[in-house]
Amino acid sequence: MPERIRVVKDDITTLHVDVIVNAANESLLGGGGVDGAIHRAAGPELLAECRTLGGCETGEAKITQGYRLPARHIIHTVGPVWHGGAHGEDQQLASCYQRSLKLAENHGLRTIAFPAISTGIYGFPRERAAQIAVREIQSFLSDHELPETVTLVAFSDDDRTILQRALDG
Ligand code: AR6
Repeated sequence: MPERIRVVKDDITTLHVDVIVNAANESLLGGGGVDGAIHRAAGPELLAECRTLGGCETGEAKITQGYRLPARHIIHTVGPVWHGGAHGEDQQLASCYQRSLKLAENHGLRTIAFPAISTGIYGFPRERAAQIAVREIQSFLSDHELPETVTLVAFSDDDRTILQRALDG
């Protein structure tokens, strides 16, 4: 269903979608990478709401308001730290996509944007992560009407190529 999934190169904090996904850590209290960018752009009210959530386990997801972002909501998910691939990393990353999409559906959200979860500070190999992302999103969309469209957000030209190649199969 290529018409429901697209790849863009952009700063995810600028996107006008119903919900953006944050690649967070288990504390949900902010960090570097896309997490830092989202907290900076959303403003301090985001950290205040995150403090009420009690953290988040790896592979799970929690939702907040978007505050000063153009996006109405943020889904915070915690990807796995890469430890070589034999420690359940693939399943945990797949779970991030599944749980985030389910949460978006439960909230009636139509448009969602994902960063390349775990592929920065957490060190997950980018091609492998892109294949998991595309596979899980296609699987979810094939039997759910919501979300209607999913944007895969690359932060570099290389990442855009990797994501587009995974999408094109
Ligand atoms: N828009 C889109 N993508 C971005 C942006 C942005 N503004 N900034 C970075 N990326 P990372 P992780 C890309 O490291 O690997 C944090 O400290 C980046 O190029 O943000 O899941 C958390 O608190 C990469 O492709 O997340 C955790 O401790 C992708 O986003 C830890 O990092 C993910 O890179 C999570 O590590």
